[in-house]
Amino acid sequence: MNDFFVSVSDHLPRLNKSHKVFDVNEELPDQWTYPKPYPYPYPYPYPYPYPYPFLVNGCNHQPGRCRLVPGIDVGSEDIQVLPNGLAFITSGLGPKRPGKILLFNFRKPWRGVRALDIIGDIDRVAFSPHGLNIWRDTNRNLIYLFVINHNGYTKETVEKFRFDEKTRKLYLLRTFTDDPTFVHINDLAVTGEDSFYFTNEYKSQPIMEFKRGLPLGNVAFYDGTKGHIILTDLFFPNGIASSPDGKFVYLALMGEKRLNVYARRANNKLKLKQVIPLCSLVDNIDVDVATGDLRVAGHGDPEMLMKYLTPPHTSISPSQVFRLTTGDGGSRVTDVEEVYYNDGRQFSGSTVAVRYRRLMLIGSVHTNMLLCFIRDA
Ligand SMILES: [Ca+2]
Repeated sequence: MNDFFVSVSDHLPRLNKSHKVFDVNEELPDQWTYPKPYPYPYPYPYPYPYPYPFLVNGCNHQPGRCRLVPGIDVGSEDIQVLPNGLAFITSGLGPKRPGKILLFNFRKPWRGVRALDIIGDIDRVAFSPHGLNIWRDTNRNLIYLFVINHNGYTKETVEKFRFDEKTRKLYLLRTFTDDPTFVHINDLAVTGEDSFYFTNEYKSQPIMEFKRGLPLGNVAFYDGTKGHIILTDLFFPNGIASSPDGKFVYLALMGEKRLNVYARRANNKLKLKQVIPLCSLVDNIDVDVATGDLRVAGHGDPEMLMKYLTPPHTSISPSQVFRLTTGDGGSRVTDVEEVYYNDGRQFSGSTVAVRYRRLMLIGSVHTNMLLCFIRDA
């Protein structure tokens, strides 16, 4: 029972791990600079004067030098990376923005991002991509991308694409739609060719439900034909992910500021194994397929998050990233470390963090995307 709770609030001094405060204007080493100089301090307007009278925030820390990736100004809500370093990004969440799926190559970060062409019958103007997950068929060497689509906030669907690595195009294969369990989907964890777990974040009125603390969210499983509600009465469930072997499921409960670990049963029901409190409104979860470790991004302040989420998205909001070390085949979390915190002046609205070798990308709900060099990887 002792290890049921691992709290990030409990921490001990770590030898050889100092959180050096970097000047956010400091440049990355030459090999990481971009062809075009990127504007600093910040590429979007901020409320001035800043509400707190400080220049250096003692809470801020980062794993190494960081800078914003050019070419993104309408968000990077979810990111997932292939073993070859190609990362997919959903950008343009919101009812009035045509969304896109972007590609970033961790091996050539100076190239920034490019939008992927989508081939197939899809309304590109109403496309509102949110959570995404990759499913790899290693036998046939095929890569599938499953993407939540709000369709201009008129209808919830899940789009299944095949990614052609040669042409760098996405081919729409199937649209999962018209299922009563599709309410307001935030994220999904693919478990097979046509099956996935997904989170319904809220029921109908997000601001009212959040302010009143109403647990009207749920987790469901789509079996290829229809959805089944698996977990109910959840307060803003957000990110969901599977362990590399698919035996465990991780769920970020944003409203409850915690991450739950579940064992997946043969009938796809989930059995709670562990609860990890995190001092954050936790968002998406990325599973490092090599180590099984998790990276969880979150929002540090609900009030500031609400302001940031309100168009035109010019207010700032604190960003956080945690690394959760897993043990026993991903069945439990053994350690938690906060690897990034920023009061919002460098980076706001963090939703996801993905590591590839010594680099980490951090995505945001509505604004930009940050690339950090990991000094102590
Ligand atoms: Ca999310």
